[in-house]
Amino acid sequence: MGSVRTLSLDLAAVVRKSRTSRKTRAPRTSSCGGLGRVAPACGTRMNRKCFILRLRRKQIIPSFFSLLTLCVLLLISIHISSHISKSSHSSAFMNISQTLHRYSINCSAIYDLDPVEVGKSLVIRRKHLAVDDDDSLISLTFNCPFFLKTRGYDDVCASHEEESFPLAYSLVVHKSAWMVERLIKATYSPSNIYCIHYDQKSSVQFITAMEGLAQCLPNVFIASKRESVFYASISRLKADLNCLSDLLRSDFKWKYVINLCGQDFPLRSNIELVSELKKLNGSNMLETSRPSKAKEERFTFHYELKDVSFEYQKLPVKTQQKKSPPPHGIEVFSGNAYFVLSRDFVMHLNSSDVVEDFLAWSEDTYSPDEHFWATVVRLPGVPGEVPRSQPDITDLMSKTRLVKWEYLEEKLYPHCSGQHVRSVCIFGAAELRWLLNYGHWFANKFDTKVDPILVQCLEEKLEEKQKLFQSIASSDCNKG
Ligand SMILES: *[C@@H]1O[C@H](CO)[C@@H](O)[C@H](O)[C@H]1NC(C)=O
Ligand SMILES: *[C@@H]1O[C@H](CO)[C@@H](O)[C@H](O)[C@H]1NC(C)=O
Ligand SMILES: *[C@@H]1O[C@H](CO)[C@@H](O)[C@H](O)[C@H]1NC(C)=O
Ligand SMILES: CC(=O)N[C@H]1CO[C@H](CO)[C@@H](O)[C@@H]1O
Repeated sequence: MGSVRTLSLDLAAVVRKSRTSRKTRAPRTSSCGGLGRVAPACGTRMNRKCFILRLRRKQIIPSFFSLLTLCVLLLISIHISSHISKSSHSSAFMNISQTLHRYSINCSAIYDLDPVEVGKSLVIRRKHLAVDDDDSLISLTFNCPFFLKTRGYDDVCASHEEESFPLAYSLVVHKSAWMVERLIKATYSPSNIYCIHYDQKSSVQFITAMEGLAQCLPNVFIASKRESVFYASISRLKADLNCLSDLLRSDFKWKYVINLCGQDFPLRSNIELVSELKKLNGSNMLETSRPSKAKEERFTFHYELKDVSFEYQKLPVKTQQKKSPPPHGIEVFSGNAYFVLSRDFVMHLNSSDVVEDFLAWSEDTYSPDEHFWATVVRLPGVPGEVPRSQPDITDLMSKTRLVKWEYLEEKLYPHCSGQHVRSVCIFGAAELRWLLNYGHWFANKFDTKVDPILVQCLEEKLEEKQKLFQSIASSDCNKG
């Protein structure tokens, strides 16, 4: 630390930090306002800076003085950033023996949107610290007892309520092994069962890490049949179906199954989730709406999986060839890839010819996962049926996944404090409270490269809640 390069990086971080903290609207943060690029948060420490900036705006000072002001600004920034980097170095960073980075941050203060703590999280996330790579998870899982101990699995217990209501998870993942591990840990109960479907295209490291997890955790296994998953193609749907089929075959008598992808994270602890799912009383929870005209195109034309040059490698591409209508007079509904399904419903899926025919018909449609589940749950007579006459269940009504779309920010929900990717928000730490209080059970998207603090604080909050509710629920708690 202290090299010129680090200092200039830190400086950039402080400037960006000020910009972002304005966006996050931390209640006690007032900003200088209207100054464009350099608009620092005016905490007490910054008052001098703001004052000088105000003078500058009024342009009552000759230009050489402006230059001087800039120099002062630069010095203040360097002072602040070196102060921050010093304090963060002494306390905030990694614990090597733990191999997963933890930051020293007060998550209660983040939850309370304390401007100082949110500001600290912004500085941390700009530092681009060493990424938790797949190799470190591989070496950790070489020694299972050590892995279980360092990651706290040996400490997780299941209350009577949880033991009598096991959940199953279908995890369709392809990269970032640590994120998968943290997802399992955050939803973990010895009473649950987890199927990991990794992509056939995944790296050897990632696959080895997933196999390590399956080795160490008795209730985690790898899907017996794996697909090469291409975005928006039937392979995405088949990945989940492969897991569902394995899960039905297992000895665990799970009550509900939930599918997750690598960028999801839970917003409820296991015991809370169990209590919510009991209230479903056998019905399923997922989005199912009447498709728009644009969405209808996805299944009225024949699509072909073709090589494309950009990030997806292959995509289903529309042809001019019209498709025949769906079999058995099925009415197609549209939704998303996420579900919470009862065991009875999945058993029915597994034995229904109608469902099998509909799946075959869906092969050449665009993103069949986004209409398959929404449609089959509306089939007359299925367990936990949503009647066709029932109004739309939108993604904000269904609690399966909270997703923030860029074009609905400020209309339906507050601004994204992380980053956008393809119009979807990757959440930031300033959204912790909003996420936990919205009412949904899971959210998408999270990325520790965008904001490591949010994931860490969610873990901490969920663990707190799990312990609290377990202590209320029962006197004994059995370790797996
Ligand atoms: C690092 O983590 C290990 C295991 O959790 C713990 O025993 C140790 O005290 C930690 N070390 C520091 C410096 O925090
Ligand atoms: C964390 O912040 C909360 C207020 O948001 C405060 O009550 C608590 O004392 C802080 N904890 C520590 C360890 O600083
Ligand atoms: C739950 O469902 C059963 C039938 O499946 C019904 O008899 C019962 O009244 C329902 N309970 C609640 C609380 O909705
Ligand atoms: C119709 C159908 O999909 N049947 C499958 C149900 O699950 C078993 C395994 O549990 C498969 O062998 C069947 O093919």
